Amino acid sequence: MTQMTHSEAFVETLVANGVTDVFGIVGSAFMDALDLFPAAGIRFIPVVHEQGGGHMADGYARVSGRHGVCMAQNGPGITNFVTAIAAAYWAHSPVVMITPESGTMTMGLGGFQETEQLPIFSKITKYQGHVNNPKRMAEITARCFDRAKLEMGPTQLNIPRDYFYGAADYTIPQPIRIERGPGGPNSLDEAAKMLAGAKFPVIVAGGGVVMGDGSEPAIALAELLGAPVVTSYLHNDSFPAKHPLWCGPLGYQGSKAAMKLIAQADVVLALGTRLGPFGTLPQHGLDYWPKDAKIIQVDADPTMLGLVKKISVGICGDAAQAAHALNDRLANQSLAGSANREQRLETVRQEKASWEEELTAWTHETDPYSLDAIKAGGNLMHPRQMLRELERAMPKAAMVSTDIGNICSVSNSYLRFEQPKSMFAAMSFGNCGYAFPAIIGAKAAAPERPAIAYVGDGAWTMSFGEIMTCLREKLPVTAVVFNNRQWGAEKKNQVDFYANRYVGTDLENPSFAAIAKAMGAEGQIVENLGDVGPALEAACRAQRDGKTTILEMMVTRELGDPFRRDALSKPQRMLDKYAATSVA
Ligand SMILES: Cc1ncc(C[n+]2csc(CCOP(=O)(O)OP(=O)(O)O)c2C)c(N)n1
Ligand SMILES: [Mg+2]
Repeated sequence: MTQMTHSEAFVETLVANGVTDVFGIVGSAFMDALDLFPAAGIRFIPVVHEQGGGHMADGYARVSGRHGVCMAQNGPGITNFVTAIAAAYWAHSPVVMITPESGTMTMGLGGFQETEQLPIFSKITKYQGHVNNPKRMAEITARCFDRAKLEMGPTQLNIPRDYFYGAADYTIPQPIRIERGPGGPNSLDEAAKMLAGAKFPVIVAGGGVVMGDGSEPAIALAELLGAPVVTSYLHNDSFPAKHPLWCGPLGYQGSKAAMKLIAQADVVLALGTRLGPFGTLPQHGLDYWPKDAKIIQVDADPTMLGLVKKISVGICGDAAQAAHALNDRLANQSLAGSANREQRLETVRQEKASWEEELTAWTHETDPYSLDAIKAGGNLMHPRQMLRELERAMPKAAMVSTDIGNICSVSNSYLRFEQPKSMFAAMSFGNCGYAFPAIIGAKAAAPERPAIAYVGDGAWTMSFGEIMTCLREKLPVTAVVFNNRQWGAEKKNQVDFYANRYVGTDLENPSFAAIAKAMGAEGQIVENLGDVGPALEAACRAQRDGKTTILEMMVTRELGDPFRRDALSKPQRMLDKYAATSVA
């Protein structure tokens, strides 16, 4: 035991957990601990808004596999974290949010910056540690770090601000890191038997493959089985796109090849995916989920097994370990799928080729609204063609974050990766304003990799303030802003369901490139298809010189398929006053 101040115990516990970066906005509530950061080797990265800091911690965690840490002032600084923590929750990111609270002697009196900080986050964290006695500072701090890893999601460390002061005898706890196994031997045996008997096995590679560094065993298993591999929604980096068995992503704006192939499966191995309900919705008019197939689901979180889709076998295990274990079990078995292997691989080749051909020919949308928008747009670029050009110019080892919006969603078909931990989408919390701060956090964790955010113009206005963080903290990234002058994804619902009555969806924009320049970044307006690739390449090269670039892509207002056709109905009105808005 060593006598130290509570602030020192707190900071020493961060150090013991390998923390080198903390995102946030300075505040008196934690200044006594913050003051120690430089000497402890911890960089405090000041951000523009705490929500941005939370998303940065998320992006940082997702690319590095290490904790992302954020911290702010009690009260308003902490409530500003809410959206970011909810997003991290659904991205399974080990974010530790440190929330200094009002002092214990004034709590409940309605003093300054007071709110109960635990209930607010109770449903969007995996664990909440409250330092109820200052002498427990190191213990509870350490537990928040342990639990974020163990439960694969954000945790909250709540510390009454007066508890940073004072001293006690401490032993700094060593981190507890629990190794996951492949799952129970019986369920693995059963799964291996099913796969050995499969005539058309298909693998769904999910976020668990990415987080568990499971690419290599997933590839080996796919090759052994001759199984096409589809990636789960927004985890396009879970299998290398150049691999002959890769078929692309399922779900919204995903790959028709992936959908048509999984529809033929008699056995599906869902590897490291919770099979979230949004990620397997029908798309392109294809209701592709194979309802009669046997489903083997592997997830590290046992509560996800069989939650959404009916399963035949559930394996509670690490995706990489489970894939290794299945490889071992199947290595010397005769596989029913070997008989038609060549035929299956030929089907894969054909489906992929025909989807590529379709994508290449699909230069613009063809619904009546979009055709009008194209006419009105004159020489503006078609979003799909622009996305194809970005795909072609994508630098090696790029990290791409995507926001929520129509064009970002359409980009799903054009985002392919060769290595895991490369795609950081807003995932199922689906908040606009995610992508830009998330990629800044990713860049902080992996400065050597090109960092690119895809952002709609609406979402951009929510988040572009963080350009200041890029500049101040020398975290150079590239933002590709799709300027279609509208909240497009929501406008699409008004087109489809509300007879083209646009309430709140048209935007009037200033020049985002000019704003970027005024802030001290690089800004470029891109109007011609031929300039898209070179602009992206140049902007990524400029990151090496510390430059942040905003590419403002001038595109038509055409719109791809909507997010939630499943969740909307034609409007019904009962009052005469509103009769004109009724749609038959
Ligand atoms: C924080 C938040 N507010 C509102 C929404 C609802 N919403 C979903 S998509 C969208 C439109 C996005 O517009 P933009 O960023 O311009 O991209 P576009 O759809 O035009 O490509 C909105 C408002 C949301 N998802 N998140
Ligand atoms: Mg827009």
